[in-house]
Amino acid sequence: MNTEITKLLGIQYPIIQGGMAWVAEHKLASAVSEAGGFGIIGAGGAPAAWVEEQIWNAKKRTDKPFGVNLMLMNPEADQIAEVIAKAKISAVTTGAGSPEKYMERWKSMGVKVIPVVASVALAKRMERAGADAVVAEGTESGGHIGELTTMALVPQVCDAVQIPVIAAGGIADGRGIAAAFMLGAKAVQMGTRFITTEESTVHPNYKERVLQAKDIDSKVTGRGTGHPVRCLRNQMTNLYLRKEAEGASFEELEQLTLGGLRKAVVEGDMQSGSIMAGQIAGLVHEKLTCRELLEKLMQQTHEALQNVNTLFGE
Ligand code: TUI
Repeated sequence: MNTEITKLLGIQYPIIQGGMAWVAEHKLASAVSEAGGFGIIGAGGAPAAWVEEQIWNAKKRTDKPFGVNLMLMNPEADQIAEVIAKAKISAVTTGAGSPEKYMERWKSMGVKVIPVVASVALAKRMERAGADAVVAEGTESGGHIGELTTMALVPQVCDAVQIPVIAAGGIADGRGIAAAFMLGAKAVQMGTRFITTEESTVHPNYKERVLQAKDIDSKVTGRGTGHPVRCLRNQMTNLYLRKEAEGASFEELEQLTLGGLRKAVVEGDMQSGSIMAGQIAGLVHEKLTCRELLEKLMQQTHEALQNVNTLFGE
């Protein structure tokens, strides 16, 4: 398949693996890239030295292009931005903020810049600042989220910018990928679907929880504090939402989620951990290798598009 994004990134399939904090480490990212997609190492809240080590490890496993996600609230964001530039990473995605201050440096080193946006206004600002593409991420996503749904956000962003748009949020099979193309996207980014792959190193309890998830199993904490985060429901989300409704302080609420993602991903703590995942978790029922998954997704996309053509008698 050939789209503006497969050309921009030099990849076979228009499928990007989300830069999930703690989850998207070098084994997953290199497996996705080796299989023809675009793997991403997620810096999350990790130190710059960890990111550097992950990049070298990924380079040992694949000579195909891969990316790094810089979560802009990371206290070492400046140092990580420099690690990305020096390593001449193929493309950087960013989340939870605006990467404007790093863009000139990245571009001077040949690093393609793909900010994740949750609004038309930020997409336009990123295009003006020189972004090569944007990921338009709907509120169906796991983790830190915006307000708009993928269905509403993606076509509005596509109409507002000239650069190619990558759709994210609520996509986990070929029907979703076909739908994203219909909305004007040139590729998709998926996170939740990659959590359960064979190469994903997350705790088995986390994988099992995603595999067992139902459609209504995700909850959003932090709407009131301005940091909405989507997780699968558990003791932590129940307690958080109860305390939030009772008007608990920001500090008290923060305590409930502090280190929660590490607890879930590394320790497999499914009660007090933050099990970040998207609304589409209910659609994920199988563990496949990244290669099997990408091939299946492309086959399903082809079938979904053919089914639409059949409706029109073509
Ligand atoms: O960044 C994400 N998703 C994330 S980051 C993350 S790490 C974390 N860990 C614990 C607690 C909280 C976060 C987990 N999930 N997605 C990309 C994304 N970016 N979604 C929405 C945005 C966004 C929102 C507001 C980007 C920019 C923005 O405003 C920027 C501005 O300056 O106006």
